[in-house]
Amino acid sequence: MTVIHRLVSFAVATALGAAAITAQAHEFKIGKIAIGHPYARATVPGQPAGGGYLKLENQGDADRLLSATATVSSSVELHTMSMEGDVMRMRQVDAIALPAGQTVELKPGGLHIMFIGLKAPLKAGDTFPMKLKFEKAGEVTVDMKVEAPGKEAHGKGAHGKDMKH
Ligand SMILES: [Cu+2]
Repeated sequence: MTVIHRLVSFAVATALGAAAITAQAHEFKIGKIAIGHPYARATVPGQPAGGGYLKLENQGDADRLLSATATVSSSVELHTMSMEGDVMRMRQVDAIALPAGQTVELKPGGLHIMFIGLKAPLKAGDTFPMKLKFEKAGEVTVDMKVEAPGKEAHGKGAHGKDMKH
């Protein structure tokens, strides 16, 4: 084996190793904020909006998530979801507070990111970039993984016409 050959093998092995770790952990970091498993729910053709979820672990001082942007839809909003009587309601929020040393989870049925005016259905297995802007930590682009819908509240009907935004 020549020296070059060995170098190439090493580079390939390193690249594969790094890719494997990234794929498994699927976590991003900006400053003291770790962004865990960012994903979006797959949507069906004609569905006007989709939800995005992730975990924000703030290991530093208090911060706020100000916005999320992506090109898959005409707008992207930060939403909260709560029960008002028997009705699940979603409301846009200006920002999501990230208290010092705490983890805030955006998940179906609670805080979430909403892709409004989807240009095309979100297909399970696809990924797309999404930029997150934090008040203090700054901006970071994460890969959103599109996953097949589960049985959570945010799936079927959650963003249908009867949903009050
Ligand atoms: Cu929503």
